[in-house]
Amino acid sequence: MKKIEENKLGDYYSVRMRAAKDGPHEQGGKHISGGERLSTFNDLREAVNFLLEKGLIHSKGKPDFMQIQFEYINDPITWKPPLMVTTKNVEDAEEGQCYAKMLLEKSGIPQQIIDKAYSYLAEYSGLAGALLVDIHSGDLINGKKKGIRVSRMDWLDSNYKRWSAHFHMPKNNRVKEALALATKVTSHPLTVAELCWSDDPDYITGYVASRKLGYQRVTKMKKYGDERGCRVFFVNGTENITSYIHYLEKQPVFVHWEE
Ligand code: WAQ
Ligand code: MG
Repeated sequence: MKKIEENKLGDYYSVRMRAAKDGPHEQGGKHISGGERLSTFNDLREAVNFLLEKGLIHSKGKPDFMQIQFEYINDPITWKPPLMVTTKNVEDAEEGQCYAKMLLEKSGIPQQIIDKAYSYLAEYSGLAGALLVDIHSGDLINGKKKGIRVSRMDWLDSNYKRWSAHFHMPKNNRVKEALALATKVTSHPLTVAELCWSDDPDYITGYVASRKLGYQRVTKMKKYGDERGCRVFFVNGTENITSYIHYLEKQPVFVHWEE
């Protein structure tokens, strides 16, 4: 009996939060914040409180809707090393955007497909999730209005702190969460690259990530005060899109760094 109890300690739960203003997302509310954690049963209280805090005090505004839920994960967890990180310092957002487009081309995305992806941004800058763009047609893959929300990834704080000290990186949750997401997303063979910058008005650093180039931070991707964010996954074809989206939403991944 004791043995079974001990094994149970290794079990994980997915904990998710979404917060909006002027009603829930599905009723047209403005997306304020979202978050995802993997947690043991014993740490659920801490995980829920962390996500509550994250959504409660936010530069995009005061939410009037929040949902936090947890659920037991039945699938086995995989562990992945974080992508290598580099940082490009740029003068302004214009230079940053130019540099990011160059990185996307270097990842193997044709220029006209990059332009087509950028043409969607005006309409979709307030999403809670990511846009999926087929690198062959440039078409938007996900019809879903919210975009695809990647979930079930995390990085233990103690390990992240060791990583960030070693690489002289900021110790904040934002970098941790973005690098964990990018590591999960780019480790799927159908992901060619990811393009991202925050929708938070007070954060202007973004990145391009791919297996080939790693996680390439670009210090200025927009102007302060701008609430238009971006997350685009460039996908190699639409044939296996159902299992791709299943991977993004459901497959649990821990990022873990070994020196
Ligand atoms: N799955 C899919 N899309 C997401 C997710 C997710 N789990 N989380 C956020 N997004 C999308 C959504 O459309 C947001 O509006 C947009 O990305 C931006 O999210 O210095 O803070 O959490 O190295 O505001 C990157 C640079 C920071 C960090 C990105 O994004 C660094 C950031 P935010
Ligand atoms: Mg945000």
